[in-house]
Amino acid sequence: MERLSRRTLDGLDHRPAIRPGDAGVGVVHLGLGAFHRAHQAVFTEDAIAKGGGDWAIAAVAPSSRSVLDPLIEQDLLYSVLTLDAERVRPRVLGVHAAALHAAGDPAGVEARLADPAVRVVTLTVTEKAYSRDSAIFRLLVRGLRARGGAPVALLSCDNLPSNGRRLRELVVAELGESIVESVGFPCSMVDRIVPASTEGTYAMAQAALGVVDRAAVAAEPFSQWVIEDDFPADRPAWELAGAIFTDDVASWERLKLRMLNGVHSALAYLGALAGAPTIDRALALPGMRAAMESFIRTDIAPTLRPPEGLSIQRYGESVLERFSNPALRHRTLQVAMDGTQKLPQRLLGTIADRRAAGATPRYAALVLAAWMRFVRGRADDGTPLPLDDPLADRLRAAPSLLELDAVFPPGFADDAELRAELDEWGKALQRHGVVGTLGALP
Ligand code: CS2
Repeated sequence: MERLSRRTLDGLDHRPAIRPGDAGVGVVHLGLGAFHRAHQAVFTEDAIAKGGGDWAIAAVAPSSRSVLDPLIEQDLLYSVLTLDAERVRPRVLGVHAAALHAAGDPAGVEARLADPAVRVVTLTVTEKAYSRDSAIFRLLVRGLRARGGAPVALLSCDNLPSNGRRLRELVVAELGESIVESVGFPCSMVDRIVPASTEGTYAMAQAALGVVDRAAVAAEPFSQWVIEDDFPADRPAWELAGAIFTDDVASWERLKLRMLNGVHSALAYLGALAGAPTIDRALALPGMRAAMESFIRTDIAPTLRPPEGLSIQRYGESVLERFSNPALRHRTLQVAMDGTQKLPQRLLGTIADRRAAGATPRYAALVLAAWMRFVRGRADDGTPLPLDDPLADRLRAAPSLLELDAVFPPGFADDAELRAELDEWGKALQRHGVVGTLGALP
């Protein structure tokens, strides 16, 4: 069977919303993962289709070539398959105009970053890359230096609170305060569930398109982008593609990180311990939905201030609905990765806020106890569980996890009530497993 390419595109029922190659490059994207291909790329292609402009994307793969090579073989074309319980809706994207490899061609990436025609740099580099010594950050700094003051916005799309501020602090520490005169650091909240692609994804793409697509991604129907409007130069008309521009990104971020990502991580650890391979299967375990509803209602919701016009209760319901999508097959072990980088903003902030308000967040403590058990590396039935985390060695060596100050806020280790709660859950999980423990909940 033929491969997806510019040549085979004409014969397909599905075409990009813009003609590939027509728009010039205006965006550099760092982090060519599945999420970027199903999120920023889709918004940007739609923005060009509706609002015009030279906003094609030059995408940079930081280290692995596993996405880069198939994309290049396909003239940078790929499909996004939107999955729900009933059907697969394919869409072919053609918004990428270049694809580069940071590890193999740092000079090429630096030149792109320095190009004054590039007015926006978007980033999905994951939580752990927000550090002064990550390779991709070093390269970004070199590129900025080479711009000589040409205005640009660095738009972080990682799941971190105040992600733009975080990036700004890192960049200012390298290049000095004067850099902010030409560089904007808008905060943004991104949301779409996009599991890592598998052979199953490629098979689905082939069935839907009639050609082979080794760069396809599958995603849920829901997609959201909330952005602070702080762009010193121009930007794509993302609002025409459904993005929300607001001064209040912070309350959206907190809502999404604590509710969607917090419950996602809860399902990942509890589910992995119970042997559930995917998020929807974890949610379907006996007692799990009720436990997650209580977690949302009694622990998470009181720590949130809803963005204007939004009901927290309905948001919570929609999150559980999205997680029950059986077609996504999002692996619990994928979401469980990098726990030390994710839990502070997803769970520990909730616990800290509830403790400060004098409450005992029981369900949040259960989730933390589940992570602690997960870290020890055995599921309830004794099956080994992998620990994929940049701090894995320290986690394995720590006599008491709460003492790890790279992860836990000060005060957790001395909080006797929290410790007692964690102890109790730890023992329950040890004796009865996840399903037994959930079954005994009120
Ligand atoms: C997930 C997120 O892997 C994870 O940690 O919780 O990637 C999640 O799917 C996205 O943030 C949804 O927007």
